[in-house]
Amino acid sequence: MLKLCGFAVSNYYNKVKFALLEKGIAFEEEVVWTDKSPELLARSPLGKVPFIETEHGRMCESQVIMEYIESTYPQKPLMPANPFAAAKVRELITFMELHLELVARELYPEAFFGGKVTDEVKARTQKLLARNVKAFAKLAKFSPYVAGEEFTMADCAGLVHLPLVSMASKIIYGEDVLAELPVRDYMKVLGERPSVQRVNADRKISQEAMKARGK
Ligand SMILES: N[C@@H](CCC(=O)N[C@@H](CS)C(=O)NCC(=O)O)C(=O)O
Repeated sequence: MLKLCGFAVSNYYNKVKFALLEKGIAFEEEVVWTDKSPELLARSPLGKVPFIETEHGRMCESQVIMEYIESTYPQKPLMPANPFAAAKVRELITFMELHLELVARELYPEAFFGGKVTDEVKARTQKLLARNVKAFAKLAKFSPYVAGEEFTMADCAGLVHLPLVSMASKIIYGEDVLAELPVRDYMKVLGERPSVQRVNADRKISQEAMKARGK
């Protein structure tokens, strides 16, 4: 059986978990913390989560995992059959991950982990986020799903990344860089799915475990 390794606070872990749940694929979870241990680095070369273990071997990088899952388990497709529409879904995922989440990630040490981020990094990140959010707004549909009327893989990414970008920017700049977008309504629509309720409930449990580890 496919094993998903990582921890349920991780947005990238939850993106894959959301897809597995939506597609009704049987999977196990193994809690793996990003502790930079030799054991972890032996399983995930950059020490990042998620990674999966399959009967064929191990694999990291969440989007690669998503594509593998999609092509291995065609049931309940998360990608449109039309190649152009499918590429547009991938375009949105790339925008959310490369141009929003990865940029906002610079703020996480101070926003979420009690660390400090320099003023220079804050200023640079703010500028980049302002530019990138404007560009994302031109592509995102939110009608009601991020790529349009159909639920797609882009929603697995939207669910986990957009709230983090909002939260981090609110904490650091006192203002949500996604405020102009209908993210709240979007989250409400997604929140009706049992898969999302499970991901969110498990995240809370994992957050407590993470806190306990920090003590
Ligand atoms: N590009 C990677 C990003 C994964 C990632 O950044 N995971 C975080 C947890 S949300 C992590 O493992 N961080 C630990 C580290 O970078 O050392 C993916 O899509 O899987």
